[in-house]
Amino acid sequence: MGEIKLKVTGMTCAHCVRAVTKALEGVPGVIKAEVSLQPGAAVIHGEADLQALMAAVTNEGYHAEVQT
Ligand SMILES: [Cu+2]
Repeated sequence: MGEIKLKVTGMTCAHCVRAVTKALEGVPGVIKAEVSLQPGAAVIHGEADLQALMAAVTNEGYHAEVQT
């Protein structure tokens, strides 16, 4: 199982965290997404398309970039 890390900016509260988590877990191939507010980050477990993950975050109104 793979693990993808994203930096997520724009989240301000627990509601944002839930919205991003739900969006990421809705992407095909994602088994579980762990999103944290401080620092803004997401760890995605599964095998999912990176562009689809980033688009899911963007569609919720937040910004995602690959965390190396
Ligand atoms: Cu919020």
